[in-house]
Amino acid sequence: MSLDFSIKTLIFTIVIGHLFSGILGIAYMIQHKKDSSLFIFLFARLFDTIAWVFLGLRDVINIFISISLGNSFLIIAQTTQIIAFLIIKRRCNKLIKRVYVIASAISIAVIHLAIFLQYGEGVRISIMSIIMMILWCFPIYEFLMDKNSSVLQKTVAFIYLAGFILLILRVYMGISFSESVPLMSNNIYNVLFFVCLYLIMLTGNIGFILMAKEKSDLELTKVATYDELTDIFNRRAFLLRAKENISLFSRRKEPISFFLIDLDNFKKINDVYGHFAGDMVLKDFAVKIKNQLRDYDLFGRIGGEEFTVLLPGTNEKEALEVAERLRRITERTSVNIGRDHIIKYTISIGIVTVIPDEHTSINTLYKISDDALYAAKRNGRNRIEVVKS
Ligand code: GH3
Ligand code: MG
Ligand code: MG
Repeated sequence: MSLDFSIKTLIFTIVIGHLFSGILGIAYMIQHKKDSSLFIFLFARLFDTIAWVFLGLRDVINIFISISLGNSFLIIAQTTQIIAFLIIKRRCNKLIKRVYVIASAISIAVIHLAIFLQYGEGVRISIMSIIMMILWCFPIYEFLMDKNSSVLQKTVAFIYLAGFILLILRVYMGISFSESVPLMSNNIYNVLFFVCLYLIMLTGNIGFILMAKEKSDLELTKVATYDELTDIFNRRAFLLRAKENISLFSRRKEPISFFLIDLDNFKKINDVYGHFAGDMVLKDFAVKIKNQLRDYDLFGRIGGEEFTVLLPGTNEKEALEVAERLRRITERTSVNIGRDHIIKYTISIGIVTVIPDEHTSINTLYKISDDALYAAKRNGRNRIEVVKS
């Protein structure tokens, strides 16, 4: 078998692989324009295609044009791909983009200097490999070291790390074999390098698409779970988790306490200061209360200015203490809405404590605590009423 044929076939496969990834991606983008990271990744793949077309056509077109444009597009493709990776990781900002644009320009200048100084192909390949390693070390480090990285993100980073190690070998090859291992050489290491490059391209494509899907799934879950204004559980998420807790504590035969909290005279705050100021009060309230609760307590916004708290494993006495603390903290709070306007507000709370059984439902707890809340309002507001069992 002629290895020379293999190298050309491999490069052709890489070109076609990049091209088809690009085409499939564009077909997807026609209907999903929002996903900017995928859009940038596709451009990277198209730049890769152009780069390998130029590098692969060195026998057909002028060798200088082949090397110059091939390497330049390769650098641009890598930088573009890195930006897409960093956007997925939410680690891309204006400064990082600028640094990568400058790094690309310097890299292109360096490789052209090597061409101009007529360095051998082996040295040029080594220089390109070092450039790739420098460009890739930041995203690989970010993906591997960030403790919030998903398993998928870490796996993709490991695959790119394998590519990184491959580049180290490539530098060694370029320097030690010098003229004997040009790009199209039939050397077995060269063939292996291109096979690995092809595999990294393939897994990189699948990995990136899965990462984009993972990110959009996470965003959808967040939208479905949290209240947009206050960033605490929305009604649906709160009720779902409350039901789980009720069934858990009915098995344990331990108490749970449920609070229904309503801001007092909130309509007046809206009327006097405006809806925007009202929103600021709601946000302030959510932050203050969240800070007072334990990690496993549930806190949700059930309606406009109505909030719910579920304290698992908390008896009536403890619940009353917590509620009193929340009431006092709110009473002492002032919200600065700008231009030295300060809003003070209070809350009323209806509390119910039960040791749940199989008949206990969150709807019943809600209903009876609403009666207590109504009593608190009737009795003058800024107060707590407990449902007597
Ligand atoms: P009470 O002490 O009896 O609870 O009086 P209140 O004025 O707080 O009660 P009411 O239920 O009459 O008013 C609630 C107000 O909350 C009415 C509504 O405009 C306002 N509201 C509901 N959702 C929001 C919101 O998301 N933002 C703002 N700014 N206001 C909201
Ligand atoms: Mg109210
Ligand atoms: Mg209300």
